[in-house]
Amino acid sequence: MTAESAILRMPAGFLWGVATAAHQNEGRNRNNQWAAWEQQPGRIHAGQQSGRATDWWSPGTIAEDFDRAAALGLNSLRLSVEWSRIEPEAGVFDQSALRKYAEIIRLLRDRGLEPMVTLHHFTDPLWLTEMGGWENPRVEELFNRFVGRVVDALGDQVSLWCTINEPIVYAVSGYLDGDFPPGARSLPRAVAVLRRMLLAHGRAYRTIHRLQRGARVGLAHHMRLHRPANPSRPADRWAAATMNQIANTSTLAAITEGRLTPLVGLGQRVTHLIDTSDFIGLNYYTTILTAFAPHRPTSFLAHTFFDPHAEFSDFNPNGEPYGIIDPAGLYLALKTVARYGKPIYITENGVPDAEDRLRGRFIATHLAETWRAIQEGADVRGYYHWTLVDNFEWAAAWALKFGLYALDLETGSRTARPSATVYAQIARTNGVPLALLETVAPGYVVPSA
Ligand code: IFM
Repeated sequence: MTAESAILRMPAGFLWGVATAAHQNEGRNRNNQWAAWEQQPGRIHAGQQSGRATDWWSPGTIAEDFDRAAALGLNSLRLSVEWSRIEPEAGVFDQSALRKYAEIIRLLRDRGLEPMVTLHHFTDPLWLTEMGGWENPRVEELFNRFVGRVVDALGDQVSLWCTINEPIVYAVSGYLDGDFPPGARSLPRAVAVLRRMLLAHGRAYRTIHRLQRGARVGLAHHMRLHRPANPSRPADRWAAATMNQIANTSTLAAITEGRLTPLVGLGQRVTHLIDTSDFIGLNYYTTILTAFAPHRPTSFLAHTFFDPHAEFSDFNPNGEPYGIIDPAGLYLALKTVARYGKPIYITENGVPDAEDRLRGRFIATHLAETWRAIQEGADVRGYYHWTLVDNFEWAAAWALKFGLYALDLETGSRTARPSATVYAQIARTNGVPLALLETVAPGYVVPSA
């Protein structure tokens, strides 16, 4: 075997990054709906708050973390801008906040880290929430105005944009499951919000392209693939396929073909949504089994559960599993996304694993599966691990640890977990060395291409 064939090599120019988000990292965000939600008793695990988070609004700390990312051999970093800092009151734009983000981007560029900027990652300014948030039809135009200001301010340094992070998670968690603000439990409201976010994505796409030549714009789509509980049972296959359409491919069809599924838009084709993805951002964490359940009409006749025989990552503090480890699920997700014919960035992939017992293997095997999908034609251009330093994990607060670096909440000090070295080796090699794979995932069979 030659040295070259001993590496599952990624294409030249592949972006190796970590993904982060404003509210989960910056700290002291007090003017958005999450800050208000964190004040309400019973909403967040153990009454915790985002507080200082990873303290990225402090120039020293963020620069040191960017040093850490560069020292790992990364060449990119995904972050989001906080709408409530940039537009603290409706129509009032804070130039100092925009300048600060420009400085943050400069810090990235100075370290050879290509920025990928997300324009909306779960948080809304309080003034928008008071107007009804994403249920108010005006949000499309208001988001679009905000997007225009950000692109004006940062467009000379940023060309990779994610309009909205995980619309499906925002809509379902906030309006159906009630775990995110506003804590609603209504399918029609969730559907209305999802629809509005997709439409807002389309407008933002066009605005960014109008303002910036050469921009590359996508949406970060969360994909938890449904696998049939019993693959030999047609009813389970039907249930999994239905759920995949509702939760996964309907968003992809909207932002490529402009097609809204019956649930979101009566099968309507929306002209301004057609071809609004220069790339597709895929956020992949886990898969779920799905069985046909005729007695569950309000759950789309589906019963979903994690494979009890699989390996589980750390559990949510409420005792619910976060997910199982399923690297081949990433391969399947990439094959699904590749059908839309667009370049793909894995905009998030990670695992809650406080003891770091899984993460090194998780990274190496998920990237091996990525390599397999690339060999079969998926145009994957980059991988962003979630995340660099343990950060505020929404309703689970500080209980779930996703960082390559552990954060001491008291002192703010960071300690590299062993898996950081695994990721660094892969990034520096621009691929997964088979010897490394064998070390961190003994017995793992390299998928044949
Ligand atoms: O922390 C979140 C992120 O905000 C959105 N995607 C999933 C991550 C891990 O749960």
